[in-house]
Amino acid sequence: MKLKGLMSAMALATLPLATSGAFAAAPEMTADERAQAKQIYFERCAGCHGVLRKGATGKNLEPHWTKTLDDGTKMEGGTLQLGTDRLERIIAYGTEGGMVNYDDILTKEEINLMARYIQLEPDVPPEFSLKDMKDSWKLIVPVDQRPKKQLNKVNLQNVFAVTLRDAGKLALIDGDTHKIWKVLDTGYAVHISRLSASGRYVYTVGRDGLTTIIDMWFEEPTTVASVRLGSDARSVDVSKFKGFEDKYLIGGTYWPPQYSIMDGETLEPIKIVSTRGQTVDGDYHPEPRVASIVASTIKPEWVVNVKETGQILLVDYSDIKNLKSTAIESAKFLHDGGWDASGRYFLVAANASNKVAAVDTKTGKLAALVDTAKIPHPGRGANFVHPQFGPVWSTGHLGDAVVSLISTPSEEAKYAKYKEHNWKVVQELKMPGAGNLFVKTHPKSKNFWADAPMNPEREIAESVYVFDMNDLNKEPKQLNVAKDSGLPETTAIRRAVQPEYNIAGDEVWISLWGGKTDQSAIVIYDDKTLKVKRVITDPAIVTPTGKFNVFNTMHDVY
Ligand code: DHE
Repeated sequence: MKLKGLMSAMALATLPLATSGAFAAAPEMTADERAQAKQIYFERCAGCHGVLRKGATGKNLEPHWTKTLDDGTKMEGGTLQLGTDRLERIIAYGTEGGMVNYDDILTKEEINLMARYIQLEPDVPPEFSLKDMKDSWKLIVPVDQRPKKQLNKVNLQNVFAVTLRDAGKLALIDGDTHKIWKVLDTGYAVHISRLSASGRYVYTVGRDGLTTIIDMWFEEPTTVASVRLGSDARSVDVSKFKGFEDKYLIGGTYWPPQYSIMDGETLEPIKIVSTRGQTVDGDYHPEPRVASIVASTIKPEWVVNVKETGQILLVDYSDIKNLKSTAIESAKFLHDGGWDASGRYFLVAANASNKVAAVDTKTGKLAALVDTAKIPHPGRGANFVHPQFGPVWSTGHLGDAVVSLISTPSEEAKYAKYKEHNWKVVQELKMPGAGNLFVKTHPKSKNFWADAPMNPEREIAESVYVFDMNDLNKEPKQLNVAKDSGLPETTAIRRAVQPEYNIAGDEVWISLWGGKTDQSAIVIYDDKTLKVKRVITDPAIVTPTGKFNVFNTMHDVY
């Protein structure tokens, strides 16, 4: 058997046997090519396929199946291995299974590079200890040197924190005037911004693990501390329980698979806890990544969702030295989610299992595991009172052209009659195609907004869809955000992504997410008339994606 490249005999012993043919050598790569591919893999691929390439939302990409047999024959069990040509086609054009096309993001040379790279053994990044974290910690402005009161006149509760993904920056935009207030440096491709319980601090977390805290009480927003959580991160939240408001910050990392607890005002590192362990099926997993994290207001707890194991952890922060955590078994591949209207249940998508798990944070138990259409992706979801079925929480889907409405329990007597529907999908709203990422509504609105940025059709990906909640059987109204922006057409698709309401609930902001060198925009619609109210374009608005209205984020209004 020919055995060149990096595959060790030990690794090979665990692989299925080829029925005929032999393993081809892994493609040759220079050190420079490998370094470039490693960077692209981190920026574009690791989120779905994992650093160790064991697969989650994306398929397993370990060499035993990416590396071709030299005569193209099949593995035992009939699995066809891939090889450079096939991998290039998959990377360029995507698949029906949900892999997006990269032909408008990567060059032909980069696609070839990646097709070869993923046939090599994965590069394993180093671990990240509490000492590493402490070494990275920068206290830029100590607490006693920060303002004692708000020094500017901006209506902080209506500020929007906007991710400028590929620029590695965050824009704070005044929601009253629609003017860019300040653009700040952050980690690479900030994933989410979260707010302190006081509404004064914005916390950001970059994909590269860099976390920052921005103080909005200065005349101009100022970054007052930063710390690195690891090399790949997605989530942060503060402690919100009475008496613990903003005392702690928790951050979750994809690599290393762990969560870290810090001081809420200074980001001084306090503790790291690994999430490596068994999946709900009983298998050991070396890379169980931390996906969404939310803070309970009814107990001193965070809900920490561990993707690959399907364990939902309730982490009790009332005694950090003697940390207690409850592990709730749900389903594998936990991702994003949001609270129901009562704030008691947290609903999280187990996306590659096509399920939504609901945790009862009052009893500390799993309330339900709801089967949904393919690959639910709620963002934080959206809550409203359905005319026939009472309170519902909703999620869109990456893999199906529907929005699922799930009935949620309520202690209010007027909703008791809907109990029989609880934890069932009571309606599926028809979308024009799959590829939805975010849904949103507001207690003061009668509209329900859904995007479809991951749909391969330009017309669909560049639009958002608005359902009338008084008549959910009506087709949604299509708003073509790219056209409405008034910007000239570009070769790359400009994805219309993440509807976010202002504090009054009468405006909806949509990001028009273009290529790094194209002019992008934020298009603001009047929620009543569905007409464009304002287009924010500026050379600083580079690849805008997530937008977080201060008030709505603080109070989980969605
Ligand atoms: Fe996200 C939320 C992970 C790709 C924009 N995204 C989340 C959360 C997780 C996550 C775990 C929940 C955080 C929380 O609530 O604590 N996202 C991932 C990925 O692993 C994935 C699939 C691939 C990756 O490499 O990161 C991914 N996400 C994207 C994007 O490509 C998006 C569209 C653009 C971008 O900025 O990168 C994107 N994700 C968002 C946004 C939220 C989010 C805007 C927060 C939604 C909210 O309303 O809270």
